[in-house]
Amino acid sequence: MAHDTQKRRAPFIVIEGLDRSGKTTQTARLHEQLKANGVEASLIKFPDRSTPIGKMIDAYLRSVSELDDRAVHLLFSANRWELASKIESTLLAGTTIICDRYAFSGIAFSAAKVSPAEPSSPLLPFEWCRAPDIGLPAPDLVLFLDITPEQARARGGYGEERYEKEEMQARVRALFGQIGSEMQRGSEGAENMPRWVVVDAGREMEVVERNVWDLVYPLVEEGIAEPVGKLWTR
Ligand code: DGP
Repeated sequence: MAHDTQKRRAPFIVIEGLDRSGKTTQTARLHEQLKANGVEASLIKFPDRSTPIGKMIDAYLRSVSELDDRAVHLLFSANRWELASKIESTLLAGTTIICDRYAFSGIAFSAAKVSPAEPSSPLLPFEWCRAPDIGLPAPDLVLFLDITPEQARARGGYGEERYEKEEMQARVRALFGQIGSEMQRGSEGAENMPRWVVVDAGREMEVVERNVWDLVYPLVEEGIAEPVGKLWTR
């Protein structure tokens, strides 16, 4: 690599996406391809269902347990904070992190919740949903794998877990759109936000894979000169 690795750290890449977008396959392929190119890379995934907090989240997602919406939102966030210092030290040690879901899913899935009696009113305000994740290690690049509800249906529809319903997914998609446009439109503080790129995940898997690679590899090759940022702070 051309750069002075002592001065630069590795990039933190987050891949977000709707259920059925191929996100898990794409993150795994990217990880494999990086390793095949001799890049030190670590693949992490949220929620991390292996920790005690993650086990509570897993039971909730599989509807084995019921939890208050606010309580489970804070558990998802705590599950990310559990790994925060590890993420930072890994990047500083020169290992690229590929992360399957992060704080953006945290906002989108919780702010998409509505009461069955009043489907037009959100249960949890957007800003309330963002608050617990403020200050987490900031990614250097977020790729949002986007598919339409029609494409998701054509891929066999959603699974059995709690949020895998078409109306919920449509609200989640709109919220991801809102989060992405906040980052792109040059709003106050947006200059310190991670770069957000929408990837059309409705295309052939190999085409999406190439698109993802072309976005990620230059960052890995160059390294990052700035310290690890803090999400939604200045
Ligand atoms: P996955 O393992 O990628 O299929 O994610 C599990 C489900 O949990 C998926 O429907 C998205 C949802 N999810 C992921 N992160 C969060 C979060 O922070 N908050 C909420 N409410 N849902 C999340």
